[in-house]
Amino acid sequence: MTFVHRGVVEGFYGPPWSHDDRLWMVERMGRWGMNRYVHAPKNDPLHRDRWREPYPEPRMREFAALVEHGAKHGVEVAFAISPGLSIRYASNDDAALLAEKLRSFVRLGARSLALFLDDVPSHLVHEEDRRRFASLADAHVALAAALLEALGPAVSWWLCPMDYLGVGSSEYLETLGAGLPGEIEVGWTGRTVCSPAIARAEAQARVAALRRRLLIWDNVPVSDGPMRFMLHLGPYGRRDSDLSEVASGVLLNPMQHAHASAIAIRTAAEYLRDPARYDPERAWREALEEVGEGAPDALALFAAAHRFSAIWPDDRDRALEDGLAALRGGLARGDVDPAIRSLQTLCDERLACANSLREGLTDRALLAEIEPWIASHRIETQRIRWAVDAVTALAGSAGAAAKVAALFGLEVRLGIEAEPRHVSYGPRRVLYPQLASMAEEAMALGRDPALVRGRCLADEFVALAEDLALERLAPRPANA
Ligand code: 14T
Repeated sequence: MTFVHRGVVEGFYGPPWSHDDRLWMVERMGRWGMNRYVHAPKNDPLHRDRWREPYPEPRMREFAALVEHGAKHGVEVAFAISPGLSIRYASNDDAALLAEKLRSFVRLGARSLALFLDDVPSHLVHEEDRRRFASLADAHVALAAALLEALGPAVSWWLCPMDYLGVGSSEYLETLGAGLPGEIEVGWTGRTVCSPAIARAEAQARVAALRRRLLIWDNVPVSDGPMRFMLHLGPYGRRDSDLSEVASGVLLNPMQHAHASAIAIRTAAEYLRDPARYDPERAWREALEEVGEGAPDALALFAAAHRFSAIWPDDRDRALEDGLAALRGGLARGDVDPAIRSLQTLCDERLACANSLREGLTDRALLAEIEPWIASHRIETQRIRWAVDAVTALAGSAGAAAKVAALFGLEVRLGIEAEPRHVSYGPRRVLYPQLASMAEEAMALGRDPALVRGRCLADEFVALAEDLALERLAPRPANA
């Protein structure tokens, strides 16, 4: 069964998309059968920090153009405001300001609005609010009701709650469920912030507490905060095919790199249209063909080295992983030649990627976004190639002097270029926000891997070469 809402929520931290990015994405989304885009960039001051201030006229004109563009392509453009950092829930002035801010979007043609209360304190902080409301949830219910009342029935609503992740229920959610009008959709990110998988059963308690289906805020392929040196180019996946029984829709939170996000978003569009028939690998290849116009093969090779994410935590470049395994096997058997030859080819193809992408990619905005990773991909590939060269010398029949030279040569080469900050072939270190709960007292890391260390495949090649050198050049017993 398909989902009612299928789209994107621009809800990440860091530099927001440009107006051109948004126009570009909305048009593609329409082509791929998606139907909703939500404007909610965390670092847009007028969305969150300075939510009370109106958007200046030129911005409003861009928003109007975006709404119109969306209408033309079958995509409903929605606007969210995140007042939670400073709002006084008991203040009628604040409620009026918020209604006015949201009304400005309705005036320019938007019919879909959102109130985001994520990443805010989990209890009432102002004295006057604590006097007026029994709990944060009561304040949120009252605010939502006031906005619904102020803006009239022509508008559809999405609320992202403070407590937006996890498989359990909570008093906060029960209060929301009982108090919020049924037509307000409520967000959920799955069992954690960047959920590796989302199962229908994981939604059950929440659906019961909230008394409605969920509108999933899916933190894919987002790469903000401590994840910002990752490039998440893998396919969408690991979401149950019967999720639409508990969810009215899925909105993906993308990377700050709009064009690079199109790979995951296009694959998600396939899932959302027909979850039961979704095949991530087929969808991925199709997405690369389209997004990589002009250099699809190079983009496929490049993207294979940037699939590592919370969804695909073991995926660093399948072909090279296989090559590494074959090399290990070859060393054990005493015949490394076939593995070496195949690894040399794999490296050479990957070293050629940079030029092919720079010369071939039709989408120059995509090229600009991925430039830092084209550089890291080349450097890491070079490291792998050097390691393979060293193994060639170390495993062969050359004398000890040549083997010493191979080790020295490897270390000199590795020292030429610092290890890149941008991640290719898996991270040296990265923190995924794998929390188990948003409630202040209960906040803890969940079971999903959060702090990932030492997972760069290039380092494994280097370590293999170095270990081999140490073994083959082990100290000899002193002459008696
Ligand atoms: F509202 C939410 F559904 C949500 O996911 N909020 C933010 C989101 O804006 C951000 O892009 C995303 C990925 O970093 O995660 C949420 O932000 C957090 C929340 C945390 F508890 C980031 C780190 C955290 F530890």
